[in-house]
Amino acid sequence: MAYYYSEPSRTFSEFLLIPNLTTKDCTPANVDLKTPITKFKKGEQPDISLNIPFSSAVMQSVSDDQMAIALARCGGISFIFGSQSPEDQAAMVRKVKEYKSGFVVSRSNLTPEHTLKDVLELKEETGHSTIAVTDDGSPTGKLLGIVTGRDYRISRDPLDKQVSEFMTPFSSLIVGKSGINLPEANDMIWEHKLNCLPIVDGEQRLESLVFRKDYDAHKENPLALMDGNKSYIVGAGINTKDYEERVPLLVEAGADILVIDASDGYTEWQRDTIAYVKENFNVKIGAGNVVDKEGFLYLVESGADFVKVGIGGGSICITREQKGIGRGQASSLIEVAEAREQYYKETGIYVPICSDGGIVHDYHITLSLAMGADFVMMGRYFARFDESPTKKLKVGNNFVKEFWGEGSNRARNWQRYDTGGKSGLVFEEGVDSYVPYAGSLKENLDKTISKIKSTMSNCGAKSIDELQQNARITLVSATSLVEGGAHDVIMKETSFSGE
Ligand code: RVP
Repeated sequence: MAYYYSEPSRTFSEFLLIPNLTTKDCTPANVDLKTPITKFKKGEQPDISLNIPFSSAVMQSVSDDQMAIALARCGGISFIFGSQSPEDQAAMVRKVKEYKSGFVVSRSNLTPEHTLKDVLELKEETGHSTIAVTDDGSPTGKLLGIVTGRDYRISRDPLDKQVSEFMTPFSSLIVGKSGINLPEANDMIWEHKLNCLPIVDGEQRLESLVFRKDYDAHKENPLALMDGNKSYIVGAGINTKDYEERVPLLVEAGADILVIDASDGYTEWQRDTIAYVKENFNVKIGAGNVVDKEGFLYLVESGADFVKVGIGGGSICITREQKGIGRGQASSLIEVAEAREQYYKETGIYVPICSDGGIVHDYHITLSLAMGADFVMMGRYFARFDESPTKKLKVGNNFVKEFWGEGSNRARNWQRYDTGGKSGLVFEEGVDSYVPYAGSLKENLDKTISKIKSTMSNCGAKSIDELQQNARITLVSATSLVEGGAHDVIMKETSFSGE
């Protein structure tokens, strides 16, 4: 006979935290969000910790090299998406590892034959006012000039005016030579009063751009997540099918940690994949996703360095509707966290858990940490930012960014959602959607982090560990949910919230 759970499965929105005594030293400024991401023995330190408990989802529309750099700079980690060829994925990992802080690959590029109209459209799409003009319009083509807002007047210049007529030509540009270091580039920026210094190689090919504002930003990132060589730490998603081909390339490219990316991780394929990685490489590997004690213990006993929790709660995920499997994210997390505590008591080994999917409000992050997660993984949250790989568009009066699930036809990530056979994906488990555009990652992350720290201060916790030990959490009734929002007043304006 089937087993029936006595409790319904619950989501984050059904819970609230109760404040504990806040001592005078427990201010938000004193809250430390450092958190382990790989398993460790009691009394020892984990090999990899995050400085903030955030990871970006293993998704085409979320985690490429640009996102990985931006998030590592703030102290979190991205897992570069695996629904691409192993070579392309390894190239993204390599870009992150080789990235020299302050040197950015030009993201807005045109040819001299383009027009002012193209400049304005590109500026609207990317938000960048500095455009590199190269012979082939690529970020690494021969540099022929630069266009900034100071090179044209929209009120005077015709829209069909060619870029070659108004760009600042290469002969008038101050450029840095390949191999220059950041302090030297910064000196040139100051000496020549520049906003941007292009770096070119011996054949005048563009390598990168150094911006005045980025140099300042660089100094503002004390939490940046770096390895011993001062390269950003980066993760990569793998699957249980082509790992023998993919993992060697990822490890060679410098991936610090892998995660098996699957909607249902309680499988023998995951055990085999972990065994292969552990036998052949010295790289950390997480596994998932699971929603109960049995799944957690199976993956831990298979050797996983962390375990990812959640089935069907993702914003673009329709697994529950399509297949009828899954569990409310809060219930999954509570059960897995209990199993983790038990395991820790019995073995002295602490296995970090990651709450993946279903974070809608910032406070859901704090709740998931209080319920036992060591870090969260988010897709929708990060997809809204400038740094996500997708297009920014205007829909009605609002800017949006594209966001699609890995189980959607658009991603065609056969391996993740197809558990066997040769027929491939015959139905979708994800949708193709838009999310409200929200600006830069750092600005939004700072706001979210200040909310988390403020709540932790209310709960009398100066660290995630203290929050997990001491949090008091209550279920809310359906009626009291209404009380939680603005109610019984006439709102002056409705805002288009991106949170
Ligand atoms: P969210 O943060 O709610 O957008 O959820 C992101 C998570 O959703 C991912 O980390 C992944 O576990 C899951 N996902 C990704 N694609 C799909 C799908 O197409 N069903 N689901």
